[in-house]
Amino acid sequence: MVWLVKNVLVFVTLLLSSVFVIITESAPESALVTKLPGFDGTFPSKHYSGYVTIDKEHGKNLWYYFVESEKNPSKDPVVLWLNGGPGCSSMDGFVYEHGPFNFELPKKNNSLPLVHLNPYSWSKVSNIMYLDSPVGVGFSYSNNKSDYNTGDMKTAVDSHAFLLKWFQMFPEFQSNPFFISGESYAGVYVPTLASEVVNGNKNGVKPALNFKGYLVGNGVADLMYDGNALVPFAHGMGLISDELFENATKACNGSFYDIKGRECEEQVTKVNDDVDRLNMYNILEPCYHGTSLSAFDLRSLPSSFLQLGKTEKRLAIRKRMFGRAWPVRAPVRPGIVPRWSQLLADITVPCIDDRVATAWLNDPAVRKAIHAKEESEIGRWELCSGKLSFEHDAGSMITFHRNLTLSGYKALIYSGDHDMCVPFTGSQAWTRSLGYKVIDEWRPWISNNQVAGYTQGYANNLTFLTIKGAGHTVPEYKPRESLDFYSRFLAGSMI
Ligand SMILES: *[C@@H]1O[C@H](CO)[C@@H](O)[C@H](O)[C@H]1NC(C)=O
Ligand SMILES: *[C@@H]1O[C@H](CO)[C@@H](O)[C@H](O)[C@H]1NC(C)=O
Ligand SMILES: *[C@@H]1O[C@H](CO)[C@@H](O)[C@H](O)[C@H]1NC(C)=O
Ligand SMILES: *[C@@H]1O[C@H](CO)[C@@H](O)[C@H](O)[C@H]1NC(C)=O
Ligand SMILES: *[C@@H]1O[C@H](CO)[C@@H](O)[C@H](O)[C@H]1NC(C)=O
Ligand SMILES: CC(=O)N[C@H]1CO[C@H](CO)[C@@H](O)[C@@H]1O
Repeated sequence: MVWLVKNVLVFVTLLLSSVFVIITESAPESALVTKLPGFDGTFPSKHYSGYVTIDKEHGKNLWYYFVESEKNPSKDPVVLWLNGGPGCSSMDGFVYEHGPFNFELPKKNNSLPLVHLNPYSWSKVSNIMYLDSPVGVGFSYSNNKSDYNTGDMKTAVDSHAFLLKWFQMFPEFQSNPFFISGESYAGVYVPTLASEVVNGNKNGVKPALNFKGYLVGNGVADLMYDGNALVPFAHGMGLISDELFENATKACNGSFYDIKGRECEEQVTKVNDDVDRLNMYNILEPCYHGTSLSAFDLRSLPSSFLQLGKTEKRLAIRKRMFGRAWPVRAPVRPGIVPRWSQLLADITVPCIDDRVATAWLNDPAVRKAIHAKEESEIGRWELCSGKLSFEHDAGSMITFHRNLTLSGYKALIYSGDHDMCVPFTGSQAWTRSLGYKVIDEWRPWISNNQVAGYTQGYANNLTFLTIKGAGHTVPEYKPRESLDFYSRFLAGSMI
């Protein structure tokens, strides 16, 4: 008996040491993030970051930040997260939405943001990777600037090449369920990349990726459905009158994405005038209308205003417009998407605050710690890059969604219901247009014993979900509710 126990122990020890050898040989130690300026606590899980070269000749490099699950990294899903733009860094998601930390603007000038643990980090239940894509965005770069001329399909091919290399570098994650997620313009990145992954697997590309499904938040999908979304949204939310809604619907024959005729144009202009001064990323939020931040005194706002859309995080003053999403209340059209600098020239309502992220990610010690190139080599980190010339060349996403869901991949299409940039009315309409059988009829879903929004479940594992009171960047506004729906979706349970 003693002999048996002893031998079992020896065997277990051997097994452990061989596993240990595999791990040390795989996850590259040089990518490990060991400390972060501004954070003095202990990391709840391992973090890795660095570059993956996808074209040696061009010196084309994509940068990632990978957070291991705080639960069971060897079993939990691996989820890729992509912010939109096109041209916005996925570190937006890391800093402002569902990353492992919350960032606090320092009281003193020139000091680093304070970094605390985020109790609602998506790394509580998944391994999650933030990828700066395409090259030219965030910390990703190429030595050949011609790579900054890109588009939907090229971006998908490059991100796929990145994934293949990354899973080779981290083979211990190859068997975990793999999901792709993103928001806003990533409504295009996610299904196009998913489609590349599925085709790659079909064609026997190695390593095979254990792809299971995807999530899209306030994502663009289709010119017609997204373009028709604003007027019914504005009406339903009480932003325009019944009469204007009726007149506009009549004048435009119910179709607002492709304005025909003077009468229709006049009516839509009236709608735009009514909603123009709202914060388009969350109609409940205050919006900064001046040119200098010091003139904007948060305390001068009624407290009821500040309480709306309240989360445990402090509501940021929305200052700079470098937003997280094309379109600016306009559907995505085929062809070249305007650059951020071009958009800024016409924008009168700047509502996005990127100060914490900009200060932290441009600090030389932070860049060193997260294995990003120095500013002297690749320039400053910007929330959204103006370097790209980007073509929307993938058309409507509806056929992609249809193919993916009919092939058995799970899809969660979620919307912060107070976002006016990509309103839920568009996502609701296109998901319904697929014509799948309703298997879980429209009902409230619950988080923390409260109604957190509404959901409608379709056949073929397609779920549409709203998050009540959330804006464009859902987890930024509703972190707790977001971790709830995210965990339930990944676990395959009812939301
Ligand atoms: C902080 O910096 C800004 C701009 O550089 C300056 O206007 C402001 O007076 C400074 N505040 C303090 C407290 O030093
Ligand atoms: C950059 O790439 C383009 C396209 O592959 C190529 O024609 C060009 O020669 C390259 N430029 C440099 C400086 O290598
Ligand atoms: C709606 O149309 C009617 C008839 O053309 C017009 O009299 C009315 O002023 C319009 N109302 C609004 C709010 O545009
Ligand atoms: C209005 O739209 C309907 C279908 O939605 C179409 O059949 C009709 O021809 C359109 N009318 C005009 C005047 O464009
Ligand atoms: C969808 O599937 C059809 C049939 O397999 C195929 O012809 C088409 O190219 C696919 N479209 C996309 C966008 O994946
Ligand atoms: C995991 C899951 O929900 N699978 C379902 C996907 O959709 C098909 C067809 O509607 C169902 O049969 C599966 O049970």
